[in-house]
Amino acid sequence: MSKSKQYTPPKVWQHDAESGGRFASINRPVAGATHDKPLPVGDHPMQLYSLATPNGVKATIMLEELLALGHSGAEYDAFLVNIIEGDQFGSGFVEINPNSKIPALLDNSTSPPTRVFESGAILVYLAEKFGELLPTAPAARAECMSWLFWQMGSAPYLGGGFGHFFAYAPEKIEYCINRYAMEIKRQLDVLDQNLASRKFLCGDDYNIADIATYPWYGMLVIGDLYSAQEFLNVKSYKNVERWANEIHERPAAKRGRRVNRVWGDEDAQVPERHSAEDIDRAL
Ligand SMILES: N[C@@H](CCC(=O)N[C@@H](CS)C(=O)NCC(=O)O)C(=O)O
Repeated sequence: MSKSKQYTPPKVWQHDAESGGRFASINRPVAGATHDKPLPVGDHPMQLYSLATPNGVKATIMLEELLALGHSGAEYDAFLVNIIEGDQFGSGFVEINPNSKIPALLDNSTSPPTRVFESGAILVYLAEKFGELLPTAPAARAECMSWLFWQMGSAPYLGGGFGHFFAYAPEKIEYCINRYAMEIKRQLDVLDQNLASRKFLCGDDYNIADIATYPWYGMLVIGDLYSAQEFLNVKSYKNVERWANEIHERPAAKRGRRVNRVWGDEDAQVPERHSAEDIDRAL
């Protein structure tokens, strides 16, 4: 019998020991800054503070798509926030994201500067600011928002649930892995059925719902997330695979997923981005 099965919760939970697992050292039950650390600021209108996790990659793909569309106002500096070392609890970062999670954006082209946190909010903010990748007709906009919010609500099951228990937890707990594998396969089937009759999540046109969903479910199917391709039999979701590969090959996706990346193939890492050439070198 595993330890977890013998656990009887106390009357009042106390944070008296680290839970174990890959991210144990950064988890705390309280919010707020732990140390003084102003954020660096670059010259471009957009200042991104992030890391190339799936949530971080949403923001960099969006910025790269906007630059590809010719919006020089989307020029950005991307600074690395090392969440394993606790950079998200520095005072400067907490000022722009009280929730201490990447990605966080500061738009210095407005007066005063505009802070935006939560990856979905960053996508909507940039889409509205530049008038791109978010339909304006009410029905089309509602469909885009529906898939975007679907993704924002579903990803914690994939990351915090399945990914955590399958890849990072200190022990393999069958109950937890079963529970989340079931849910993730259901979510993949939701996507697969939708994509059976649509090229992109909302129809013929690529938009921020695709940008939000690709780094999670797309990368899961492509095999860059949790090494769970075989376990989840992701190859059976043929429509998701076709959609993921299509986005994977977009120049902006290739560029965006390298930014703030500090693992994997060293040549493909761009820890910080301050100009297009920083990424060109890594392609
Ligand atoms: N709902 C948030 C989630 C962001 C999030 O979970 N970020 C993770 C990395 S993917 C993080 O910064 N974790 C640091 C921590 O938990 O301390 C969003 O979509 O922006």
